Amino acid sequence: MPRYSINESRINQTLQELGHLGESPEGMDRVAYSPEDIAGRDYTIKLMQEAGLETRIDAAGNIIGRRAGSDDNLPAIALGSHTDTVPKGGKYDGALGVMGAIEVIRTLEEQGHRTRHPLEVIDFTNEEGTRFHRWLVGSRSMSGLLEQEDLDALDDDGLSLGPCIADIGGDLSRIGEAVRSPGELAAYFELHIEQGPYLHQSGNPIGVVTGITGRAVFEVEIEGKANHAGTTPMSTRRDALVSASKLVLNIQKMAAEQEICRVSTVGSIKAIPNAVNVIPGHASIGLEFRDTDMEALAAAEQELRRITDQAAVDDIVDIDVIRHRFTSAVPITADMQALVAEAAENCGMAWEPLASGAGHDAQAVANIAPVAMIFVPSIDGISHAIEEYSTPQDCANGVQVLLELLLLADDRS
Ligand code: HGY
Ligand code: MN
Ligand code: MN
Repeated sequence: MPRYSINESRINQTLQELGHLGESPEGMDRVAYSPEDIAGRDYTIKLMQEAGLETRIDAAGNIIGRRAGSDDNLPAIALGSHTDTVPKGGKYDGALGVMGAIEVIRTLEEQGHRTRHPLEVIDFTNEEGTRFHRWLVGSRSMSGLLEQEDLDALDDDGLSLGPCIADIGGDLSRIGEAVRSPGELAAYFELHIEQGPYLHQSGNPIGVVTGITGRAVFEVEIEGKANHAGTTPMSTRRDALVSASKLVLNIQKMAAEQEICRVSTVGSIKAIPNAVNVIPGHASIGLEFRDTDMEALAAAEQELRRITDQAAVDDIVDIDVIRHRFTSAVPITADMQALVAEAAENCGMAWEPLASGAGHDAQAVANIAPVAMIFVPSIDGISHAIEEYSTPQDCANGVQVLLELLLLADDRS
């Protein structure tokens, strides 16, 4: 039996309340640094303060709520995730980890339980990386993994990161102050929806995450020749969008048929001037490869460059491959997995080991602290879409295990 019971209706109420902030008829739009994201952050800070947490915003814009332990010389145990969403996203991705962490603190407060370790609840900013094509910005800032390209990044409208971080209370000129050293955190635990189909299929309420996927993100720019759609003979065209479209299919085959890496996705495509009576002179596609094996990602990049070189010759276009970012795959250590399994068993819940096909802040924080992740089922495995859904019971199960995991770690480290 768990030592304390979390409040199931309260956690689901906060999830729904947060889920109304940035909600649109097509899904959630709390894209990092947007007014909708800021509304979600303000709500989160309010909840943290109501739970008795001392809140601050670090130079990267991460929200950190702290609760003293009985021995404040011990390193803090951190719980967290993110409240930013992809465009037209769902209500549970990231939100469950932050709202769940706050629910854990509220339960400890109500029970008058003081942990030995100080506790921190962290809402990492810009986990999704929708803007600037660079993800895990807040957690990589805290973990010393930010690179110069991150600082120099411009978004699709040519805006730089600095003013965006200032809008959420951070300060790019002081970004180095956000870095935490190894040893400052005793551990970091992240509760998250699975975002895939396996727990929903197996019926197990809890996933013990065994590792987090690696990811490689690219942009491909294609330069052809704009011309009149009505007068230009087919044989003389240099159509950038036709070339891009062939690449889209070949990139999909790299995973689906050639099995070079686990998954390959072209998520964005642009045609310029984007007018039906103009042969597109310019086109661009945004794509990513994922695999837990970094050599598979390297092989995928090599094949991408091979097929784009070939396309340039075949289609008489100029092609530029821009490498946005490689994120390393991160294993979860056996002892951390065992602690999550024990917490699930103490709560009387079945569990199964599960690799994460999605990226998470935990894979950045692993650079400075031991990390563990808890998954709960996503109905039909849907995520990053308005249909993303986890039942109130599954959400509460995850928070209950998060509380037990925290208490086990507090007792033993
Ligand atoms: O894209 C991902 O894997 C995560 O949801 N940010
Ligand atoms: Mn997420
Ligand atoms: Mn996501």
